[in-house]
Amino acid sequence: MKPLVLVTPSFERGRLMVRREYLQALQDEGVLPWPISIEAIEEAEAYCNNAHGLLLSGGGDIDPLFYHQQPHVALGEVDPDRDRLDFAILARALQRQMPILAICRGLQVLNVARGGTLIQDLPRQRPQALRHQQRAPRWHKSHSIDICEGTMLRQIYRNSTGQVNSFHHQAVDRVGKDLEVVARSNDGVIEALEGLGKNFVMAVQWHPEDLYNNDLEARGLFRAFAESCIEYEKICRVTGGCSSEQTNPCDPD
Ligand SMILES: [Mn+2]
Repeated sequence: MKPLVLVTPSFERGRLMVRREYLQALQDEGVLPWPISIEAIEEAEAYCNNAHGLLLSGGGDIDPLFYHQQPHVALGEVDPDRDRLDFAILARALQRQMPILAICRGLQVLNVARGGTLIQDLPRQRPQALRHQQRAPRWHKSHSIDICEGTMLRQIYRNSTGQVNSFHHQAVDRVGKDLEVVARSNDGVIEALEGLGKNFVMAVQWHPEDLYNNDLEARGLFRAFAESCIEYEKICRVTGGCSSEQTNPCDPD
C-alpha cells in the first residue's frame, strides 16, 4: 500500500490548479499525491480519514480576518474558498497528528491556524528586509538562511546555513502555538517552522518542489515527509485505520 498524500489546490477561473512539481516530487518519493476538490469542505473529515499525509501548497494571501487584522493596502489576492478549505483540512490533519509539509502560503496557513499572525507586506512593513519576491527562475536560489541547531531541518540540511528560492511578500510575524522557528534569512524574516509535537510538521517559506531536481536538501525535505507518511500509513493499517480519533494511535493519549 502506498500512502495517500492530500495536496491543497488553488482555484483559478473555475479550475482546480495544482502545480506538477508538487505531484512529481511526492511521486518520486514513493507516495501517491491526492489533490483535494473544492467541493470538499464538507468532506474534509472523509478526506482525512483516508489520507496519510497533507501537503499544504503555495498560493495567494490569507484573508487577514483570520488573524484579526484589517487588509493592508498592499495585501495581495485573497480567495475565501481556498482559505476555508485549507483551514478545514489542516484542522483535521492536526487533530490526527498526520504528517504535514507546509510550503510558502502553507507555512502561513499553519501559523495562522495556530493563532499566529502575518506581516501582510514585507516591502512596506519591513522596508529593511531583503528581496523575498525574487525576479529569477523558480529553480534559482536567491537568498541564504540560517538553520537552528537541534532541529529536524538541520538534520536534513546537515548544515547551519542553506540557500533557498523566495516567492513571498508576506511572512510570519507572531509565531503560533506549538510551533518553533527553525530558520531565518539574514534580515530576520522567518523562513521555516517545525511543530513541537512528535509527529512530522515541517513548514518552509521557500519552494523546495522547484529545487527538487537539483538540490539534495530540497529532496531531503520531501524524503523525510514521505518517510513519515509511509510510517503513518503502516500504523493506520496495523491498527485497522486512523479514521476515528479514538483508535488513532498517533494521538497523544
Ligand atoms: Mn524568503
